[in-house]
Amino acid sequence: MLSIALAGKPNAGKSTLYTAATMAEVDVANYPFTTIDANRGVSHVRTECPCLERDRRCTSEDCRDGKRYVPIELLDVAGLVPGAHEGKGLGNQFLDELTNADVIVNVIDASGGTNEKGEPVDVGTHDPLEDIDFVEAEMDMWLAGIVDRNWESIERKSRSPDFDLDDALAEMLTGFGASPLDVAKILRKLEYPEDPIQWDDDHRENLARQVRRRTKPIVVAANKIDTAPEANVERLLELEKPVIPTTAEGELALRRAAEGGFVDYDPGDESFEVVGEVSDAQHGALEDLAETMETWGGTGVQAVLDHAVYELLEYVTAYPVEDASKWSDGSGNVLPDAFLLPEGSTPVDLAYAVHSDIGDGYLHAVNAKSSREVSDSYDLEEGDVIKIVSTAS
Ligand SMILES: Nc1nc2c(ncn2[C@@H]2O[C@H](COP(=O)(O)OP(=O)(O)O)[C@@H](O)[C@H]2O)c(=O)[nH]1
Ligand SMILES: [Mg+2]
Repeated sequence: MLSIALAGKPNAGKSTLYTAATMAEVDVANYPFTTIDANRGVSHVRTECPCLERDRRCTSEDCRDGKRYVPIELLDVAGLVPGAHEGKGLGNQFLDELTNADVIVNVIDASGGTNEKGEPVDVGTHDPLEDIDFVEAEMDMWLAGIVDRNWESIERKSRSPDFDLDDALAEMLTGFGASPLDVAKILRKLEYPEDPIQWDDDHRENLARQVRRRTKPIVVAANKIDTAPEANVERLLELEKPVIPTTAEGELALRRAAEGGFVDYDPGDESFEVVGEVSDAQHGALEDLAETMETWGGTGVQAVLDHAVYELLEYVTAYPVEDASKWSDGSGNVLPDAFLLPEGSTPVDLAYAVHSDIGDGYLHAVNAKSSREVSDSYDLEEGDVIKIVSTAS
């Protein structure tokens, strides 16, 4: 499953965002436990379900009137403080946990109520812009340290006649999510010495930075917009980086209220409706939240996950079916499954995502929307409904 890690300083709101985003709002048949362990759970990205193009809404449990929720994994990693790569705080544990993530959400306290060490201070007294670069820098330096520690072994290998720098670096960096193609592109672009013995610290640091950028893209959640000075959020939005304003606390309150039947709200909605009896205090809190959501277009929690997957990683959602006219599986369930795949994926990739046997036995595929056969090299598009014909099905 695609994995999103929440990074950032202590007190920024990571755990609140995590709790809100992993609440069992949508029952996912395949994932009965939304929390895998204390800080690893199942959340969802939201997209438009293809059933919106038909007369009737589909039967999937992940679809609410055309709002489709596709499972992803969410990691709530330990708080990060400056110096983490040297082992400060829970530093290295934190960074090691990021190894498995496909994309990072850097949660910052946009209200300026958290200082550089992650301690609560009066709102507005810390500049949240300072919290953005340090997470990147820590990750870069941490990876640079790993490259450094492995360099001797690379140098040793370079004495062998069949040594290949691309291969050696790809092998070293594969655990970090870098493909051989990633490594090749980075090496060509920066023109490093062929002989690893001629590499200096700058070369290695630069390599680490490039690899981190390519394999661990970051979107910023400018959190606590409910108490943040608006000017803070505006300044963050002006940066040349992806920034999504969020209120994790607001999202958590709404999900709980929705579960209790007090409000009508689906994650990612721009607004909500009060439908049950609420106390005066609750009413006041909900009114404040409604105002915040109107200013920023929602709580932003769903939006930041969606941005990570659909904008930064550029994934698409594809829906495999067995019956191309009913868009259903063998038992008549309409659009039962959704798969997230990198842009440029083909029907063959989708077949393998469903099951390796289906992939191995792949014969051809039909686009269920047009009822036409598609070529094996067809680039899947967002919302494609695909019937895979395989010797294995
Ligand atoms: N006002 C406000 N407070 C928040 C928000 N999100 C989290 N908090 C509060 O910030 C504090 C730290 O939150 P927590 O999720 O534990 O942060 P973590 O250390 O990054 O995991 C708690 O008191 C939360 O209630 C938010 O969106 N708005
Ligand atoms: Mg926490």
